[in-house]
Amino acid sequence: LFEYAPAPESRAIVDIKPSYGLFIDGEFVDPSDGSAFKSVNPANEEILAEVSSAGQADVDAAMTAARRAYDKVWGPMPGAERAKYLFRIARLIAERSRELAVLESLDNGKPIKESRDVDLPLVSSYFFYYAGWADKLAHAGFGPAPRPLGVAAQVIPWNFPLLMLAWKIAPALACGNTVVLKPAETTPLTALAFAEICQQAELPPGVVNIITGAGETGQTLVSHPGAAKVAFTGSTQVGRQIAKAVAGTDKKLTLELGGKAANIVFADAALDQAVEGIVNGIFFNQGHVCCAGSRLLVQESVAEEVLEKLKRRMETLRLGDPLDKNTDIGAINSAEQLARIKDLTAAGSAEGAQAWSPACDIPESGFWFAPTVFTGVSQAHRIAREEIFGPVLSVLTFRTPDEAIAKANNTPYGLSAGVWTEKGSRILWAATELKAGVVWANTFNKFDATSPFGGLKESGYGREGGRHGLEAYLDV
Ligand code: TXE
Repeated sequence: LFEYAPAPESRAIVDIKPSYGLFIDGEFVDPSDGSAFKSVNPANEEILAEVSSAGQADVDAAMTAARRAYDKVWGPMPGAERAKYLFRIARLIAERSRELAVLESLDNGKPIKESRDVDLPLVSSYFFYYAGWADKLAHAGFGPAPRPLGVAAQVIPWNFPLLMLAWKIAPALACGNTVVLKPAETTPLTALAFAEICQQAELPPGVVNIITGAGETGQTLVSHPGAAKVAFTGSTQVGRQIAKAVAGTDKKLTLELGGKAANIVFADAALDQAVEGIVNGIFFNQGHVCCAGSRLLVQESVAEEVLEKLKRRMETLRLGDPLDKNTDIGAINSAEQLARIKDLTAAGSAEGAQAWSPACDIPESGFWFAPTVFTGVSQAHRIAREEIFGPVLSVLTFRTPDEAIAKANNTPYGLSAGVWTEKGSRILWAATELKAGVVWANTFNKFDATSPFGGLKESGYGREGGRHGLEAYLDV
């Protein structure tokens, strides 16, 4: 069950078609007005495929199919039957995981060792986990007969394309909802591969619909009167627009937005381990992580030592071809995202902070940014306040534990935080004081299907994962 298909991680194991239709009612169909866009490999700017752009008529068709499937098939189906389909999907993902990992790395730019060893195992684990809940909802503590909501409209970002799909689709289907999901325009290919997996699993038509397109398609989808539920992961700015679009309707809403997490290193921490956690916290997935440890708060007495160790460690990071198993830092997902990173780092230098990067060869084509650490950062600097969403760390120092907590909480975001200390009581204290949905202790960026994940403050509301994740898709 849990054997991941052994295959070489090479381009040759994926079969990318020249063009893709929209996945509506169990079939790939052409968009009504024939419009399309291109999906590009960010590591070399190669065009991977032409992908359809869904307009109002296509969104209507997907919503109609999802509603029909909800009323006639999926809603009335016993949980134990739904579980069988979800287990089948989970197994198919596991079996095809090497191929999906390569496709994810090609479309997104992330290193293969991350898509292969982190993303894909997690993707299937969320389907396995929620498959297990499908026949146990009456025993989940929600009362005897929790009901599904109906059709869920789901919009996801480009940083963990298939994993965000799993976080959205697995609990929705387990609870008896049907879905229309829109992947991000820069990373549509693994969602389309997932549509093929739905066909392979013989999932009833209309239960899952995948429509591709840009922000306008997303807007049409979340505003559709047929959607009983809207789930969004993406920027805080778009999250606000969606909250406005949904306000005054009967739609339920969950939002998972940006972050500016503090990774706090106390003087008593195991410093070498902490340095690994700092590196993982900010350079994992090129820093395209909503819960990235983008602010290092280090206790003054060890700041110099930690920075020295961090720089030595950064000198060993290998930037380059995402399909090379030795690559640590892949490509930035798009030209737009690269421009945002450059903009904010330029602001950091202009405001007086000092940037440092290890020497590394930047490939000639594609979108790249060297791992960077900023020192001399003050809390007022933009690089200490705004989400950079790139491989850029801002370092601040503190003297006392109270000061660390105050600085960590000095942000409009509240998604995650990390604490490095050998003192157990300090971990428990910090976990209650930090205003963040997730607090990691002596680790960072750890995910698990059994644990709820989600934000406080401007990082959004609602939880995904674990038993709590079911609440987003049920009337309890
Ligand atoms: O996000 P958008 P972008 C942050 C990160 C990044 C910034 C911008 O700081 O630099 O956002 O990234 C769809 N109605 N995060 O511009 O636009 C869009 O098509 C409905 C954090 O890529 O929010 C895509 O599918 N949908 C974040 C999805 O929203 C709309 C992950 C996300 O794109 C829409 C990504 C609209 N009006 C970026 N406009 C995280 N929390 O992990 C766009 N979309």
